[in-house]
Amino acid sequence: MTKDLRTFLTDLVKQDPGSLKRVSAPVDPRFGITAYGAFYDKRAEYPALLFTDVSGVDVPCLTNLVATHDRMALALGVPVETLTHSSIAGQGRAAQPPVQVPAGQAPVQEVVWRGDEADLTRLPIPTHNELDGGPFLTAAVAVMRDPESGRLNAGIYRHHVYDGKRMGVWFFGSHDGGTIHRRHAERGEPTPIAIVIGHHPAFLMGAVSRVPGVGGEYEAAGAFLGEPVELVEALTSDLLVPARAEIVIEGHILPGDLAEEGPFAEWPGHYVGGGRKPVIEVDAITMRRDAIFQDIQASGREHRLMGALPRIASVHEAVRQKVPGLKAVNIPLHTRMHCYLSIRKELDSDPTRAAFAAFNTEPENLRAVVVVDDDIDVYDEREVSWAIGTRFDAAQDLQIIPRWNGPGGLLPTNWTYDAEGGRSPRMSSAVIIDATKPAPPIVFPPRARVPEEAVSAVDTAAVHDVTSTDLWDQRLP
Ligand SMILES: Cc1cc2nc3c(=O)[nH]c(=O)nc-3n(C[C@H](O)[C@H](O)[C@H](O)COP(=O)(O)O)c2cc1C
Ligand SMILES: [Mn+2]
Repeated sequence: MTKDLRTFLTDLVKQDPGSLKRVSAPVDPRFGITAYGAFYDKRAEYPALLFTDVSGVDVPCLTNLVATHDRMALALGVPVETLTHSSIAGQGRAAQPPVQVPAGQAPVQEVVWRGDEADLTRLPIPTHNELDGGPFLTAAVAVMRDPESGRLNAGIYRHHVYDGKRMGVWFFGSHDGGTIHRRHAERGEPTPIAIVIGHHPAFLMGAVSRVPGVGGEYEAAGAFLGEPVELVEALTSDLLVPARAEIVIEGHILPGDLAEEGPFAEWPGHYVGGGRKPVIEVDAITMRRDAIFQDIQASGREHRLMGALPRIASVHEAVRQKVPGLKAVNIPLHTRMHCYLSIRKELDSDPTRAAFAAFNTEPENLRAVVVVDDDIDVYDEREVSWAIGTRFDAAQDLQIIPRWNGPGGLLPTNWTYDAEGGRSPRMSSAVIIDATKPAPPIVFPPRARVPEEAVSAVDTAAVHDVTSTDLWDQRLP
C-alpha cells in the first residue's frame, strides 16, 4: 500500500501500542494542544497526541508524532540503533523521482474549499508558546517552483496565521524557499505556493533534507520512503502536490507584500521575531475526507529532532564527498548548533575539510564542529569530551571562522542588543575543534583497555553477592 500518514498511524497502532494517544477532552487551540505536549515533556515522555475535539473546528489535530527516535526508526524501516548509534539513516538509498497521478485519483482533493470557504480559521492551528505572535503552521511543507530551472522545491517554513486568508512566512538565510520567492518577485510575478500538511514521517525527512541545488526534496522523500511520492496537479497553479497528503493550502505571494511576522519560539529555545516578511494569500484548501491536521511542537523536542535527523543524513552525504574516511555524524538533540564528525584520518587537512563541508551543508544552524577519530563514539557525549580533553590543544587545534553565522536569524548570538530592548542583526563566529590524533605515521599513545578476549571470558556464574563476614571474620582470634 502506498505510504502516507494513515498507513504510518496504522503501523504505529499495531507495532507500538500506547505510542499514539487520543485526547478526547475539548481543547483550545491556543496553548491547549501544546499544554499536553509540555505536560508529557516534563515527564520525559513523548507520545504522539491526537486531539479529536479542538474548540471551534471540525478537523482533528495530531501533534508530537515525529518526536522520538523509536517512531522515526519505525517510519524509516531501520533499527533504532541506526538512528542513535550511527548515522546511516537514509544513506545508500537512491533518490526516487516522484510519479504523477491523474486529477480525480488524489485523496487530498476529495474535499475542496474555495472562495470564502477556504478559511484557515476552520483548521485546528495551534498557538504554541506564551509569547508567540499568534497561531503558526509548524509541520507545513511549502512547495514552490523555481522560475529559473522549473524545478519543484520543498521545505518546512514557519507560517504565522494572521486571519482566515493571510499568513506570513519566513524563509531563513540562504534557504531555497527565499531564493525562489525573490526570483519571482524580481520578475514582478506572484509566487505560487502550496502548503502540504499531514504525510508519512519519511516524507517530512525528505522535505527537510539539505539537498544540493534548488529542488530535489520530492526525490529525497522518495529515498526515505523507499517508493516514489505520488503527486497531483494543484487546482489553482502549475504546482504538483502530494496526492496522499491530508491537507493542501494553495496560495500565492504578491511581490512586495510584507507584514510584521512573529515573534515565535524557535528550536534554540528562544522567541525570535521575523521582522517584515512575505505574505501568503490563500486561494483554496483541499483535503481528504476526515482529514487529520498535523502540528509539530514548536521549540520542543519534536522540533529539534526533526531539525537534527534529516541534517545528520545530509551532512553525512556532503562530508563523505570530501573526506572518504568519514565514519559517523551526530548533531545532538539538545544542542543542534553543534556537529560531531568521526573520521579515519589520513591527512592532517582532513578535519578542516570535513568541518567546512558540514558548515556549508548547514550554514544557518551550525556554530561548532568537533572532529574526532574513528575510535570515538559521536553519539556518546562522554567520549566526545574525553577526545577534546586528550587530543585537542586549543593553541593549534582551534580554528575560528570570525564571520560565519548570520546576520540575524534564529541564533541569539547573531544579534546585537541595546539597553532600550532593541536589536540589530550581526554576523557571529563559528569554531572548528580538531580533537583528532596527528595523522599517520605519527604514533600517538594508545588508548587504555583490557583486552576484549579477556573481558568476554569473564565467568559471571562465579560472581556471588557477599552476604556474610566469614571470609575475613573467621581469621580473627
Ligand atoms: C519544524 C521545522 C521548522 C522549520 N522552520 C523553518 C522556517 O521557518 N524557515 C526556514 O527557512 N526553514 C525552516 N526549517 C528548515 C527548512 O525546512 C529546511 O532547512 C529545508 O531544508 C529548507 O529547504 P530549502 O533550502 O529548499 O528552502 C524548519 C525545519 C523544521 C523541521
Ligand atoms: Mn531546496
